[in-house]
Amino acid sequence: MSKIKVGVVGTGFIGPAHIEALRRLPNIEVVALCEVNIELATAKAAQLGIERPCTFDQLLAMEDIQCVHICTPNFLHYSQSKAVLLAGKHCVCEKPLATNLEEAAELVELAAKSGLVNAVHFNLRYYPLVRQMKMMKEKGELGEIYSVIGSYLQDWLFYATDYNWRLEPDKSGDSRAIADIGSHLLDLIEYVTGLKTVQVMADFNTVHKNRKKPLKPIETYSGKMLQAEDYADVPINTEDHANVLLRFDNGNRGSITVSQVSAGRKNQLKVEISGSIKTLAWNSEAPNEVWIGARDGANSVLMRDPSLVHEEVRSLITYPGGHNEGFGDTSKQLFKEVYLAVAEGKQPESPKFPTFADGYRELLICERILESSRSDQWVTV
Ligand code: SOE
Repeated sequence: MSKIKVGVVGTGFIGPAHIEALRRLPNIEVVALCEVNIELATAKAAQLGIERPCTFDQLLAMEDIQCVHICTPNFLHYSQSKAVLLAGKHCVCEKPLATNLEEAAELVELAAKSGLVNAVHFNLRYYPLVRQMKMMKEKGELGEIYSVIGSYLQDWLFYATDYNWRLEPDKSGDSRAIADIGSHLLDLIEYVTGLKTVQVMADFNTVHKNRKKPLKPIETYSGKMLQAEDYADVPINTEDHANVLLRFDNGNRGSITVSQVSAGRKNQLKVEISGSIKTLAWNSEAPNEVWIGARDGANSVLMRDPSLVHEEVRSLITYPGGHNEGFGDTSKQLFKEVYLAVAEGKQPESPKFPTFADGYRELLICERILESSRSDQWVTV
């Protein structure tokens, strides 16, 4: 069987996660790796065991590469995804799809015209119990959605000495916590409930108005190891913490809190969805169980096990219950669906996986949230 050849661009925190996930699929081979310069690409390719270190232009010129993963800082997503599509290759892009709506719209249009496979890495949709919650909603087991409460909390930017390119608007965009992690939460809420967010009211706070920027390069999550003399002072303009009220298209309401300065919360997304029949509560740090609340009768906990979930969820589960699956598995499951389409050579009519159009939708909500925080008003999405 000849394998589908893939190139990956960017090797910070998430690029290697894509590579590992791709390696767990039988019909894919990651053959090329690209970085800001050929020296870094060569060093990273050796470290990750990839045969062709290259520049971005060299990657685009490789005729045998069918699909490219964009895992670079946010400001590069638009230009690189566009170049990949124009080179006639399928594209998997990290979130956010772009740093503004116009660019995202252009990518959606270009992808649609090309017919090429296009996907955005909203991997949290691929926890099996997230899809189980979606299926329960679709099958009418929750009833009408009354309310949604969500939070996404991290602590890797907790200290003023914690630093990363995501703090710099020219690399990350004008919103930070909402764009970086709120994006996953907002996408997941619409994905599970099927509701559309129609209005938002946001309150942002920059807890650390000044931070210490390291004088040498560091990767995401790794700044904890630096010393005092390694820093310079810089002002910060993006939010560490945000509260957002949501109004949905069924007339009911939700609220989310997003923070990157919550000590002890390493990477915790929580969501609680209350319907007219049941409530579901799920937490990404304990992803193998979902709490089901009832008004009359006992509450229960459903474990991730192929025999206990809805049939539509089983394809996302590799191991039986008790053999825990986590963050790394979500990307593998997402890519499994994406590469069925790559093998077919075109974007399906109704893709199961998150597409550039979903990337646009998430960016639209995030832009409206940013507008609301600036104007201190409700904003229509
Ligand atoms: C950093 O906040 C980050 O790596 C995000 O960019 C990812 O999307 C999230 O999955 C984990 O945290």
